[in-house]
Amino acid sequence: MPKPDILQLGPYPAWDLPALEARFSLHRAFEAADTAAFVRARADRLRGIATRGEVGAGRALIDALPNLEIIAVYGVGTDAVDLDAARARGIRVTNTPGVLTKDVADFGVALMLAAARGLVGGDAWVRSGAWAARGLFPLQTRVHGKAVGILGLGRIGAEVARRCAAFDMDIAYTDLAPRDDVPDWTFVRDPVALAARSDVLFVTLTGGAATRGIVGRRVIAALGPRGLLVNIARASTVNEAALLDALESGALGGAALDVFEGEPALNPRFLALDTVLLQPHQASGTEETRKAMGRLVHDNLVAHFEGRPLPTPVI
Ligand code: 8YV
Repeated sequence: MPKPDILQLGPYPAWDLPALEARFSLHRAFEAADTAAFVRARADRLRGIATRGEVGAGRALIDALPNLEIIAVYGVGTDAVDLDAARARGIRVTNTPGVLTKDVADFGVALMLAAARGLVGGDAWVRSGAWAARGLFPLQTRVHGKAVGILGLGRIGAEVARRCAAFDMDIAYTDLAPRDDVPDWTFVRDPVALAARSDVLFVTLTGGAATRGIVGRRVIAALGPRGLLVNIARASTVNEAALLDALESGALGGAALDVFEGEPALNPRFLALDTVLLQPHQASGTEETRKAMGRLVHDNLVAHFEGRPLPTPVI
């Protein structure tokens, strides 16, 4: 049996490759000088796409592959895949939920603590000799006991909230509806009202059209000059121009961001701000989680081509 041909849209760690290459012919589009020509040259053979959460598989690519059967996403977010285009053709889509939840939540809380307590600036203060030359580091902001808002109480949002509870924080959340299994957490339907009562606002929404720009000018203004925005979801959920304006004017206290419009490039205005903590989309980036994500991509592809139920289907 010839191995199914799979278009690989982004790099995976080396440890994922032996198992994938044992079962599939991988075509590494991300190494090609001309991606479109690379895809065209093998379009009829390709039966699968293996991609990453932040790398797009849009309608044009799906339409260009007449024999496409499955798109396996290395990540939980599927907003970069055109699900309507896939659904219309009966193309299966899988992701990697569950295995990354706690790492992403850990990272979100780490961002909150690091931003509020000035960990990055403190490290630079020591390394640069400023401690000896200039004296004590400027005082920072307390975290424990403060009010936290969770925008989107899905798997990741709930794990963030659980961690914040251990810091004696007052927890509120928005979601599609109140949840009856979290009686200690306050449901606030309106994101602006949530931001107004929060010292720290976490964005843990799924990306996509339904959540685009939810963190807009009014939410940012409501969070206010002492508020901290933590985004471990998708940049599309935030109006980035409004965020930058508010940070520059001091209308927003600070932001800790793992995701950016157009990443890995980012708006250079971020670099001039000392009230932001910038991270390279690495919330799920531990060896343990990435190994589990790689296994799920492999297991979904193998299950599909063996005609078995998919371990983690989206559609
Ligand atoms: C990954 C992610 O960084 O799960 C997601 O949706 O964005 C992240 O876990 C990404 O998918 C890895 O490429």
